[in-house]
Amino acid sequence: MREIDLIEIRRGDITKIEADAIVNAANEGLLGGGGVDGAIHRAAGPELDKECRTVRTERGGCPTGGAVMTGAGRLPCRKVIHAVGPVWRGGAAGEAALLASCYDKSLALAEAAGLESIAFPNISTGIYGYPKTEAASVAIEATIGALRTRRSIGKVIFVCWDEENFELYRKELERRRQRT
Ligand code: AR6
Repeated sequence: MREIDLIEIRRGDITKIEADAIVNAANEGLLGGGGVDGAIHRAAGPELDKECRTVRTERGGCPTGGAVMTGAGRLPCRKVIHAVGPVWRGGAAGEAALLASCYDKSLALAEAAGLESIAFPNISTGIYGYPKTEAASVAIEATIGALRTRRSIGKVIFVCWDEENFELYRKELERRRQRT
């Protein structure tokens, strides 16, 4: 099977997804916040916050471009992977590599934990201001690249909260399917 055929796009709320892991668009302090981070922490309950505080104390949080894994509290998934996307600063500050790294490191953590399915939000495209078209391309490219070596992962779901991202992902995948 081609890597691209392991990718699915859905519209909706990532907190409702029953994948082995969902990815959170977190910040370096892992302190929770707005956007999808706020939604995940609200739905997971206080246990998630407690685990994040432990990671913060023990490891000083998570650098931009990195990812850490915790339990999932009351969420229907098994694990939460907190990835820290870059703040958009115009594109010349290494944003694309840092964003790609979020997807790559999240998939590496999932594979190392023996997880088979993982759901991503559109990291950095909200509060952090990354242009959505470019972010969709980076996310799909990095995911396909990682899936070539992370063979245990059988499904990646991109969960798009807004219609614009959903359409961008749909078109980007369609374009790549026709090319391969
Ligand atoms: N399910 C799926 N996607 C969602 C949901 C949801 N429930 N809610 C929002 N989105 P953002 P960032 C989409 O701002 O840009 C936080 O305060 C949203 O439409 O959540 O990486 C963190 O603590 C957008 O497309 O994350 C950080 O400080 C995408 O999720 C900062 O925001 C990402 O938007 C991270 O900013």
